[in-house]
Formats: sequence, structure tokens, C-alpha cells
Amino acid sequence: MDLKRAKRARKKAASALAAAVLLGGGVLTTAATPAGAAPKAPDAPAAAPAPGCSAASRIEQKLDGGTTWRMCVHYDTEAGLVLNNVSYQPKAEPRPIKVLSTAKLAQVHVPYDDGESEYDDLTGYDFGKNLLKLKPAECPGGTIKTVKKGTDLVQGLCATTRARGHAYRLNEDGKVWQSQGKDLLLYVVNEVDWYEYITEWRFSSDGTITSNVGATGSLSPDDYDAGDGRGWPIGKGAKDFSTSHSHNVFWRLNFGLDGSPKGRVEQYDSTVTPPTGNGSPRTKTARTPVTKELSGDLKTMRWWRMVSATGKNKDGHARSYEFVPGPTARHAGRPFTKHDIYFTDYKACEQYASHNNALINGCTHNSVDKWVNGQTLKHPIAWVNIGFHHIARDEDQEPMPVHWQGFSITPRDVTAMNPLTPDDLRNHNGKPGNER
Ligand SMILES: [Cu+2]
Repeated sequence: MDLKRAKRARKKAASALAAAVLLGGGVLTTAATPAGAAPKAPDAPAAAPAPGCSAASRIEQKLDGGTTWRMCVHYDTEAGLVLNNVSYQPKAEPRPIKVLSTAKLAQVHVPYDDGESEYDDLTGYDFGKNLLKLKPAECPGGTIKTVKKGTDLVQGLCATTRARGHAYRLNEDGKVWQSQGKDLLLYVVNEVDWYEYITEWRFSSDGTITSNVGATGSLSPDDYDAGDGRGWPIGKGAKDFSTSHSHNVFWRLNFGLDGSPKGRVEQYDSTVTPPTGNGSPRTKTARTPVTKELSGDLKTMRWWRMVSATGKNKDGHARSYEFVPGPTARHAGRPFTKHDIYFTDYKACEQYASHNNALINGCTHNSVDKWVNGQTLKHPIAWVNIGFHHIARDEDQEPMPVHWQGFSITPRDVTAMNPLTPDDLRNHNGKPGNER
């Protein structure tokens, strides 16, 4: 532990010096003069529908295919990067559709397999305080924005775009329609001892939002066990065993679909019945409204969505966003890591999935599992938990290849059709042959 703290102190001192040099050189004067704003499309509407933030903290990006994303960003010394008022405007929509009021990390919980170390990095181990300055080369094609971290200014937020391959492809009547997708990408890097965490948010032209946390840096040199069978041999022979551990990452999503905090949560489960005789398997899908707080567990053919209380698409279907978790290794070690998703009714003091330091502000418990206590969901908050069990390998020695974990939310009936549909195909809505 002493060694770890020593390294952290050394690195912190270095970054403080870098900030001082910048300020002294007059490169940055106030928070309102960032290194640059995110690239803005020339034909973007003049009205900025991301209220409550200054130009310096506003992100607006029009992507190939005509979709515009808008949001406000700010930096919190515990949570790190926080996104507010995230809205999505596909090319055929007259105005932005609000998706999220707030989105942020809600904990990075790291228990080591030997029970000797356990960290709640956000609220217990200075994750947010150790925001790293980015080099221009690690923000290709984008702009590094200046972030106000407490009273410090750090050139630490990369806003850029990135290709994601085919958005769609259709071969019909001898013609090929195809489009290459682009995403708006935001990321910051936070240092926690030997690890560096890249927190990435991706906003796709098709309306999908994805967040991933990537762990890189170095394996902790203290956490090499003495051959108790809970590590993996790193280096020559079988002498040094790096202790295995988990990274349980939590996100907190406060939806504001169509501008209302009142979403409805639904769970869907599909049951497959094997065939009898010469028949084929049959599948039945059931919808369960989630009206009360829930600790949810992933299961094959199970998913959840957040349904807008007010908004409908042009087909008259309620707008919603569906949860799409990435690969996860659920950890049975603590009550708050035992479930994959939680829905709680909004309470201001409930901000971190574990080690929530807001007890004094009216929370009677300090972890998300305890907040699920039967309340009716009037303003549902979603908590996503994605775990990664890290059994180190020789390749993980520094610089450790980034290992990613995360989730997406994808639009379900937010627009009446694929938001990127080319004009030639816009009338293909409904059963083929019945188009209007
Ligand atoms: Cu790890």
C-alpha cells in the first residue's frame, strides 16, 4: 500500500506541474476559453437546445447521415465526466429529442481475489481527482477540451468522431444502398494508482449511446500473491503470481425522455418451446411492467427498456430506449454487485452504487441494493453493473493492453424508421406492399 500511495503522489505532483506551466504560459486564462469547441456543422440550427450550460461546456456534433447530438459536459471530482441534457436529433425530426438528463459513472469497485484489498475507486480512492492531461496524438481528428476540475483546468476531454463501419446495406432491384456510420466520441482518462481508466461515451448516428470503461496502465506490483492459487504467473517461470481481481463498473442513468423524468420500465422475457413431432420450435415473448424498484438479473432472452411517458414516434408508438449490456462477470461478493441492473426511484442523495458518501444528505443506506425497497417508480433511475474478472496474463505487463467493459442503450421506436433511411426508401414504412 505504501508503495502504491508513493507512486500516486509522484504522478499527482507531475500533473499539477504541467497545469501550472500551462497557466503561466498564458495558454489558458479562464474556463470559458477551452482549447476549442467540438467541430460544429455549418448548417446546425442556431438555437442551442442544451440549456443550462455555457458555450465552453456544450458539445454539439452533426454526424454523417444528418443526426445531431447535443449535450452539456461537466467534470465532477468524484464521478469524473458527467453528461447532462443529452439530446438526439435525426435528420427528419424537427427538434431535438431529449434522452438523458444525467449520465455518469457510479462506481468502480475492485475486490482482489485473495480478500486482501478492496477499493471503491470513485468515492473511496480519488478516481475523479486524478484526471490526466491528454496528448494531441491521442485525440485523432478531434479537439481536446479544457475541463474544470475543481479549481484546476485540465486539457483532459477528447471530443472527436470515429467511423464504425457499415450503418446499413441493402441490395434491392439491382441497386445497392449502403452507408458508413460515424459516432461522436468523448473520453477522459483517470488514474487510480497503477491503473489508468479510459471512460468513453459514444453517440452514434443511429441513436445508440454506448459507454465503455477501459482499464490500462500497469498491474499493481503490490498485488502479487505468495502462491496461494489466486493469481497467474507473470514474468519468468512460476515465481511471481499477479493476484486476480474484479473490476465492477457501475453507471447511473437519469433518463429524461422527451423532456420528462417520468419513464416507465418494462422487462421482456422470451420462452422457447422445443418442437413436438415434426414441428419447429416456438417462442413466446412476455412483457412485465416494472412498477416498483427492481434488482434485475440478466438471463438469456431477457431485456429491459425505458419507455417515454409522453413521446410517441410518427407511427404512434411510444418512444423508448433499450438496455444492451456488454459481456459481464457478475460478482457475488457484495450485495450491490450481485445484480446486473437496478431501477430505483430518484432520490438526490443516491449518487454512487456503493460507498455513497451522501448519508448525511438523507440517505439511510450507502449502496444501491439497499435503495431497492419496494417504492413505486415515478422517476426511475437506472444503474448498470458490468463486471470483468481480471486474471492477468504475461501480455498485461505495462503498458497493459486496454480491457473494455460497458453497455449500450439503443433506440426502440424513437423514430418511425431507421433514422438514416435514404430518401428513396422513406415510404417503405410498414408491411412491404402496404407502403404509404
Ligand atoms: Cu485489472
